[in-house]
Amino acid sequence: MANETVFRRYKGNPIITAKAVPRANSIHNSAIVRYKDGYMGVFRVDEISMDYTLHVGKSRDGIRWDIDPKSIKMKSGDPEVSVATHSYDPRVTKLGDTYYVTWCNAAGQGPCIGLATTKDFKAFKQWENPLPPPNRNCVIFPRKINGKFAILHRPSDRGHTPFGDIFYATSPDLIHWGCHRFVFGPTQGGWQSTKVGPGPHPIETKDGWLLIYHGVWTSCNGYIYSAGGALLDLKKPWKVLYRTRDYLMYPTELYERVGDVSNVLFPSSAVVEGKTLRLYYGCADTCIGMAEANIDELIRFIKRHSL
Ligand code: BMA
Repeated sequence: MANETVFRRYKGNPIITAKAVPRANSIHNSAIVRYKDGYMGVFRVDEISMDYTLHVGKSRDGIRWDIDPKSIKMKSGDPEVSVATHSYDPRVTKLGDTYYVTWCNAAGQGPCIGLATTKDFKAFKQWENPLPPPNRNCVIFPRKINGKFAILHRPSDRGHTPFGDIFYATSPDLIHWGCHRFVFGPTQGGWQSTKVGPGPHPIETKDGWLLIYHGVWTSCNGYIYSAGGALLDLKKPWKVLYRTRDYLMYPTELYERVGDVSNVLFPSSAVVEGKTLRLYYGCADTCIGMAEANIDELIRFIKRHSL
């Protein structure tokens, strides 16, 4: 099967543009989850001041969104634990009855990972930043593994990071993180040869943890971001069972090709709807697109086109 038929883009793409929020310059790389009989999301809004802020949005169908024009106010009880003026690329994972938000909380010392929890998307408790800077991508697994919270994360540098490997880490209490294990890095050549980073939270399947990730290569004109897929061992998720040699999605549409940063397809959240995986992704650092795949076909594709 050709890769273009695994994910089918929604015909009404892009589903969210800057028009959704009055002060927005762009809305992209955001985190959407099922919530009660609808959907909730934590959205990355790049404002007209070029501060990057996080906003809650809600939707009945996951397509038409109502995004709060005011950014999320988190409570930490400690003035030194706060939301940075550059807060971006959120991921949200449900574990039990709690939603865990991770994002890039870009402190003075460089990009850092922020962590918050909420049950209702109204009150957010911010925790200590779980990892030291610089680190730009982090997502929590949807259940504890071997009794511990588990994450995938991607150490980086303070700039545009011309490298990047995915690591696994665990914590007994959301405060102390360790046992960092290498999961996978860029390849020798091809669409994922510069860096890779975890996308939406891994999804548990009988074939392993299904991970959609971003892969980047460096063209004469700069970075190009695409989406790939992997299956990780259920008990030891740092062990890669399969990983796509061919990309799953590449920026081919005009709204993915042209924008504040051109040629960026950045997968950031995924929702399971029966046998379908609905993927939300940032387009050219400007707007949000949606695409769907049959989960069995997706897993077959990853296995057949593995490195
Ligand atoms: C990465 C992140 C993403 C962004 C991408 C392309 O380093 O900052 O937010 O989509 O670059 O600009």
